[in-house]
Amino acid sequence: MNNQLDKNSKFLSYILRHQPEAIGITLDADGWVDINYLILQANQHGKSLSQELIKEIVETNDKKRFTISKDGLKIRAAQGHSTKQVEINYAEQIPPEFLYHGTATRFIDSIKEQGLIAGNRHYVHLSSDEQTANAVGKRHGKPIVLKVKALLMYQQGFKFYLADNGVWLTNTVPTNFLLFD
Ligand code: HQG
Repeated sequence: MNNQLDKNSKFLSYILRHQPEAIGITLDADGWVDINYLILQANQHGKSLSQELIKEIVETNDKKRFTISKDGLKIRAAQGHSTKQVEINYAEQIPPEFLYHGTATRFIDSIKEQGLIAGNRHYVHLSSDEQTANAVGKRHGKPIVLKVKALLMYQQGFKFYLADNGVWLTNTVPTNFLLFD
């Protein structure tokens, strides 16, 4: 992705996940906003967005972070929200036996004590493959990948959700479901 696209993609992430009020917009509970309204408000706040640019960002995004509604009129972030405006009703899914969570070695002591917690975001984010988890961990420092006994958790009553872009979500992962080796 080129630099300009990357910048605009980060801006969209910021608005659609964290601070919609920064450009005076409100997202609905499912995270959706009208694309025309988003463009209008972004432009009024000195950010030049257009239909074409949004289409290009959505299509070229490496992690498929954004979803356009079937009628083509609305956009939302697939996951990763921290804004209280949004509470997506994700469909519950049965997870595979194991899922993976990438983190940094400096968090390990705390994770051993508390398990995985969502922090600012609404959910703990899990990946179905180790490679993706490793890339997620790298964002925070020296990466380490934890294996999560997802199916066992599910069997014991924990709920799992799959976002539009294949990222797995759950509220919390207690330590006894984590493999640290
Ligand atoms: C850590 C990216 C101490 C957790 C990725 C993580 C993902 C703890 C950090 C998505 C802890 C939170 C989410 C505990 C968890 N003590 N640290 N008890 N429990 N942590 O960024 O999972 O590029 O909020 O391990 O692809 O890194 O934004 O979560 O290191 O899907 O599209 O606290 O964000 O997507 O960091 O990443 P984050 P994450 P995007």
